[in-house]
Parts: sequence; C-alpha cells; structure tokens
Amino acid sequence: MSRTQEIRVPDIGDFEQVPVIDVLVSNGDRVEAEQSLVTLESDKATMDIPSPAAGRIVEISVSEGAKVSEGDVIGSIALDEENDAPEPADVPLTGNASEKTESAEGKEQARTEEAPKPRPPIADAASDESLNPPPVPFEGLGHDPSTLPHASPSVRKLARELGVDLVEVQGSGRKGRIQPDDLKAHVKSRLSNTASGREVGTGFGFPPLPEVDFAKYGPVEEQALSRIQKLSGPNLHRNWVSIPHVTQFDEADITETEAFRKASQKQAEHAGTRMTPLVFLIKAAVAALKEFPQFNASLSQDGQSLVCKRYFHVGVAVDTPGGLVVPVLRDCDTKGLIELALELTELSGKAREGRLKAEEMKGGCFTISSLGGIGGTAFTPIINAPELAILGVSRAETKPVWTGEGFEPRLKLPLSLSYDHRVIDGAAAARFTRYLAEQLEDLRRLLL
Ligand code: CAO
Repeated sequence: MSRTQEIRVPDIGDFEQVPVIDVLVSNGDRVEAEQSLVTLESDKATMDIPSPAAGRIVEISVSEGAKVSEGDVIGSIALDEENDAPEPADVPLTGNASEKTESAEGKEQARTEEAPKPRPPIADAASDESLNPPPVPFEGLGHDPSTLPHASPSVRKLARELGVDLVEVQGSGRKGRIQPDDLKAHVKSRLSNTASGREVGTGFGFPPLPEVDFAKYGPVEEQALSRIQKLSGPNLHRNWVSIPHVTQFDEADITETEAFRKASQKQAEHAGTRMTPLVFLIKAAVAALKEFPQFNASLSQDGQSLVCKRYFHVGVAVDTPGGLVVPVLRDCDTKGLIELALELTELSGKAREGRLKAEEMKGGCFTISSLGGIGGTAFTPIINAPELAILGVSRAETKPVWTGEGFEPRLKLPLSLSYDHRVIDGAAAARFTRYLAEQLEDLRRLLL
C-alpha cells in the first residue's frame, strides 16, 4: 500500500501569507516529482509549489484566494511505490548527523528485517530532501505582477539558464501557462530573427523596433534589399554589436607620395592599370602589420588567445551596384605597386560585375575601406571579423601646415582606424596609425 505524504509550502524566502492564484491539479491526478501543483503570487512575483514526489494527488486543500506561508499544508499525495521505500529502522529521522550516517552494513541489515518498519511521522518525512525539493525562489522582481507568466519551476530554471525573460514568452497552456515547448519555440524564433537581421539588438535587452505604417504619413514604395545586403547585413550587425570598436583618427602628409603617384602613372598605364592611392595604402598597411604583429591576428574561438598570422592578405572594400563586397589581395608583402594595382583593377572589376568567387573574399588579415574617391573627412568603419582592425580612408585635402616659419600647403590624407579594443589598446592603435601614416609620408621607408 502506498504511503501518503502531506504537501507543504517550501521555503519561499521572507514572504508570508502569499495568495494562491492558481490550483493546477485536481484530486486523483497523477503527478510527477517537481510538477507544479499550485501557483502563489506575492506583490512582487509568482512562484509554483512543486510536487515533492511522484504519485497521485489525494487532496489539494487550498483554493484560489487562500493565503499560505512556509510550512503550511496545502494537500496530500499518495506516493508511488518506489518513493515509498521504508526508512531504515535504525536511522531515526530526528536523530543527529552522526547517527544518520550509520554504516551501510547496518542499513542493509535493517532493510532485510521482516517486521514492517515504523512509518516516519509525516512532519519528519517532509524534512527528507529527496521528498521535499529545495525552495524555488521567487522570480520576476521588477515586473508588474499582473503580467507575470505562469510556468513550472523546471521551465523557469531553463529560462534562467538561457537568459530568457518569461514575460516575452507566449504560453500555450491553461491560463497562458508556459510549457517547455513554448520556451523552445521562443528561443528558436529569436535565434532565426537574429540570424536574418530582422530583430535589432536581440540579446542586449533592447525593445524591438516599433512597427510603423509609413503609408499613413505619405506615399511609399517597398524595395527589396539586394542579395549582398541580405547576406552582409547580419554580419555587419553582429560585428558592430559584438566587437567593442574604437576609432583612431590621424592624417598622413602625402604631398610627396602624391607627386610620385602622378609621376608613375604613365608606367602603370603602360602595364594596363592605374596607379591609385589605394596601392600605397596597402603597402603602408603591410609595413604597419609587420611592425605591430598584434594587428595581424585574430582572437581564438574561445577568446583566450590570439592566432598570429605570418601572411599578409589585405581586403579592400569595393562599392558595387549590388552592395559592398570585400575581395582579398593575397601576399601583399611580396608584390610591387604595379602588380597590386593590376590585381586591384581585376578584383574590383570582377566585384562590380558580380563575378567574384567566394574564395576571393576569404582569408583577409586586415581591410582597407577607401571613400577618398567620393569625399568626406572621417568615418568609423566596421571591423571585418575575425580581423582585429580596419582602416578607413577619406578624401585627401590640401591644408596649410605651420613649418615654424610660415604656412605651407600640404596634402593631408585622413585616416580612420577602427580596432577591436578587447585585443588592441588605444596607445597601440595610435602608434599603428602613426606608423602607417609615416610610411605614406616618406615612401623610402617602405624599402627599409
Ligand atoms: N583622396 C583624394 N582622392 C582620391 C582618394 C583620396 N583618398 N582616393 C582616391 N582618389 C581619387 C583617385 O585618385 C581617382 O582620381 P584620378 O582618377 O584622378 O586618379 C578618383 O579619386 C577615383 O578613385 P576610385 O575610388 O575610383 O579608385 P580607388 O582606386 O581609389 O578605389 C575602390 C578603388 C574599389 C576602393 C573604390 O572604387 C571603391 O569602391 N570605394 C568605395 C569603398 C566603400 O564603399 N567603402 C565603404 C565601406 S563601408 O560601407
């Protein structure tokens, strides 16, 4: 015959006389251990009283509106046979700790005795941890109690582990109770929304963007994002929110370099290309990456170490009718200016015609994004993860520079270096940018 046990309110913290807002089971129901039986709601939060063990409900003695405190009896349960194993006779439930840890041999002997074991008093049985699960803390502090969702302790525990606020989950159970499947569906939908970029700021506790019917305010037309935008948008979003960006600004005096570039234009044309400021930037970037190897690295997957690269592949952002793409020029340290110019012309041409292969956009160590041909004075480029830094280049401008005796017109190229502050310190970024600028200011340095 199965044993009956009282169901008591466990430790619920400093709360007293907490109203019962829901009774989730009826007399005769079969329940599992930990299954929620009754929901309480204080003025701060809700909690469920779990079943102390598997069995059949004999009686639930409270109803909605009743008020309970820790230790109050709220019903009784007929325990399943396996929960009803007799207590060893030689271990008094009220005994002290040393008595409870009697030898296994002694217990075994007690179990084999034929005489029925005296049933422990219910109050003592309730103090056995296996039959009396640890308290489930009140949750949801800070929420309006009237909006707090109903869910079992196991669902609440899982939600805590996953960092899900149950207020956001739609419950499909009775009275909107959140079932395990509701929680899973919620997490799946959040993940797919994040991956597709539909949800801005997920995981950071931001509210979703408001849905606005723009047509209410004037004529509108809907245009689909390009394929490239759809693909690159979520990556840009991830990089922007997950990498702590800082941008270091500087200027390089490229007066002499520009004179050299113009002078070497004929030679480039002869080779079938154009000598663009970008190839000088690539060479200067390689020199800086060699001098500061920490920039030519990526964070390991677990974020505990740096993967330092011994090759110098530089990505170049190219503006195409379909959107931004970043082809990668390989082994830039081994190539001359004309060779790089030829390669850049070929890759940017392929990019604009949509003929770039996926392989040609992989493996970069560092990216350069030049808006110099368009204009602007500075901007904050987004790091192309898993790279650690990206150089933004704006339009060079002739500026008066004080020489100590007078002003001289000098061509100044604005540089904007965004870097991953988890790995790179501000001082290192300032040194890197200065060093890069110095290479551009005096090309002879690149030969050293
Ligand atoms: N300052 C002043 N003039 C500049 C300059 C600069 N920083 N950079 C380029 N120029 C000049 C070039 O010299 C060229 O002039 P000439 O024809 O007289 O020589 C003119 O501007 C046009 O240059 P360009 O931009 O077409 O060519 P490029 O080699 O400098 O750049 C490429 C090639 C592919 C990088 C560029 O075409 C491009 O797509 N840039 C956009 C990149 C982008 O979108 N970045 C943003 C990423 S974040 O959204």
